[in-house]
Amino acid sequence: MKHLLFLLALVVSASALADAAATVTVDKPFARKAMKAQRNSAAFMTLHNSGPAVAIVAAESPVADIVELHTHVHDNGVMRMRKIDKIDLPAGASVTLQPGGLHVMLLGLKKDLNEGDAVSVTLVFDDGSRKTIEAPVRMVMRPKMKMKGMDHSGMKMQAH
Ligand SMILES: [Cu+2]
Repeated sequence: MKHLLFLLALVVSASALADAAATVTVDKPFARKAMKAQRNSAAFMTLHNSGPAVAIVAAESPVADIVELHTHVHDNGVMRMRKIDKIDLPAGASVTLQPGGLHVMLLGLKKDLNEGDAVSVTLVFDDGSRKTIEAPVRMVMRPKMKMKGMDHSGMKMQAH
């Protein structure tokens, strides 16, 4: 009981401040449809930061063993994913996580992600605040597969 009260006090004091979870809004979240056998999926969204600069430093989801922050880099004409430590959200900025760009990587799927499902994703900010969103599952092309052998005009088209 003591622990619970302490936790409640923490929650109350945290919510009294304008933390990142309060000043960052999430628009149009979605997750890539994937079967458990495919192992991996990813979540995307647009973030609007109406407060001072913050960063997403981690993400969590109950549907995957490991959740990482990723971006894509061009490597000899092939797009490759790379793990990153954080996603910066400058003051007043909008940042879009999208196929072929920044994304929340879901590694080691624990279940099939079918259209009609929603994936719960918790964003952890550098001020310690957290925000959980529900990302509807959608059919999304894997940019990596479309990238191979394509020129830059093709890459632009992919960044929809
Ligand atoms: Cu990735």
